[in-house]
Amino acid sequence: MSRMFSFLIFLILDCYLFLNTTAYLSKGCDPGWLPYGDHCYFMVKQKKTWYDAKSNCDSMGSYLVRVDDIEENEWIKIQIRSTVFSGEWCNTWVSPLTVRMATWTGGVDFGHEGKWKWESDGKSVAVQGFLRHQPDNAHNKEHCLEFYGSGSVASYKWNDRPCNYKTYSLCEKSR
Ligand SMILES: [Ca+2]
Ligand SMILES: [Ca+2]
Repeated sequence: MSRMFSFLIFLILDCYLFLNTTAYLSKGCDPGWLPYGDHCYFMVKQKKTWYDAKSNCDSMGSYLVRVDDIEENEWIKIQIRSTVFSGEWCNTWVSPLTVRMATWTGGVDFGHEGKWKWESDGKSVAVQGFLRHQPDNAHNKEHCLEFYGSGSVASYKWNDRPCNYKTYSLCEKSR
């Protein structure tokens, strides 16, 4: 079996498994929302600034995702990678392994540089999930927190990014 053929089978299986487990996983939350612990999560696949992403979560009775502990952080990374393997990229010849994906969280340090807080409750960010050499507050303009990575689950880590950058987002609410 050629390498390329094995790779395509892998992609098709991964896409298929994701699409067939999503409906089951929605149990206990509204349709399209994924349960974890006492909360439900919704991946917004439209690209929005951090401010618009926050308003969008607000309008659904939720808030931009707040990472309370390292277990939740790991779970979120798996969901982000699953999103890359679902939908548009499953129907193209673009390898999902090369898709770089940024996803807004509710973490911000505007107002007090370097003091990261969750916008939903104002609590300090207690988990450490940053990429190496981040946060770097590049050009003094990076005050919003995203997950950023590609390919493996392990690659998805935090980065600070200008809040007016448009990308995907993850909303969270209580069950
Ligand atoms: Ca900053
Ligand atoms: Ca940065």
